[in-house]
Amino acid sequence: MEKNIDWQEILLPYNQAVNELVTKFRCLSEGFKTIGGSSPIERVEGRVKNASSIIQKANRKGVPFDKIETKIEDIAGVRIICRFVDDIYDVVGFIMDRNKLDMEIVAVRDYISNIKRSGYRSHHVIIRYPVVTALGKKSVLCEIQIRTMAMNFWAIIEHSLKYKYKGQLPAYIQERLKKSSDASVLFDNEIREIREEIIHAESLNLEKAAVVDEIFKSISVLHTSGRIDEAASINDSLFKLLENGSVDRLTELSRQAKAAVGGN
Ligand code: 0O2
Repeated sequence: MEKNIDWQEILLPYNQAVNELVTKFRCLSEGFKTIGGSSPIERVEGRVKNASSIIQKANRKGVPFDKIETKIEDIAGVRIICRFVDDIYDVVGFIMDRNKLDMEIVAVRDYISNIKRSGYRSHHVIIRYPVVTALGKKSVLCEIQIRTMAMNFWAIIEHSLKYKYKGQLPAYIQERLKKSSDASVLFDNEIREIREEIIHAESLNLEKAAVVDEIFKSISVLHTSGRIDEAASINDSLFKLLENGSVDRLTELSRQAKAAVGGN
């Protein structure tokens, strides 16, 4: 490898690309929540590989220094975590729809249909992403990994074990990891089966939280206008309903609380 390499300068466009992409996917997720109440994207993370990991990977793959930026596809990395396997394919669809808009799709690798020998599961989309930095225009490669929480948990554990054993995992650990990967497939499948139940429970919770918020607002108005007894009575009813009340009964209490405020 060459000496006197300014890694900060080399990595600057990668840092910018990761920051921009993380923001874009977080905004996309917020947009889904605004229009539909829920998002297929649970969490978005990003990182830029450090110089020593880049050099190690280049050495391992026999990539010469001047080819690093075209042959190492994951210097910039974005990770999108979903709750359900089906969400992964929705997110992949959204990314594909952006082809030739703000990014260019270079490759797609489905390690969910084709699980790696290690047991690794994830969906990878390699993109070329243009940035305009303080140093000028540049297009960089970025690897977007889309996976469920279960896939992510497994990958993190396996990655730390590989780090501990310097890449040479003992056979019994490899076997255990393979078994836990199989278990994570079963887990994801079970969760897929009760997906509608989970989504329904979540929307009920959101609805309940919004109604309770309204009731608290009314209690606060009654309190500040000196109607302490009325505020206390609604507060008592609210606490009883929070223990075992339905959304309908909370909504009724919210209506009564608003009426009390209106009758001020
Ligand atoms: P890091 O430290 O996470 O960045 P390879 O030659 O297999 O290393 P390649 O050709 O770049 O990798 O492509 P591939 O196989 O799609 O892997 C790219 C990235 O996917 C890896 O980057 C990992 O982040 C993740 N990955 C792939 N296979 C595995 C696996 O078996 N276990 C875990 N935990 N992660 C995996 P890096 O640079 O290897 O690692």
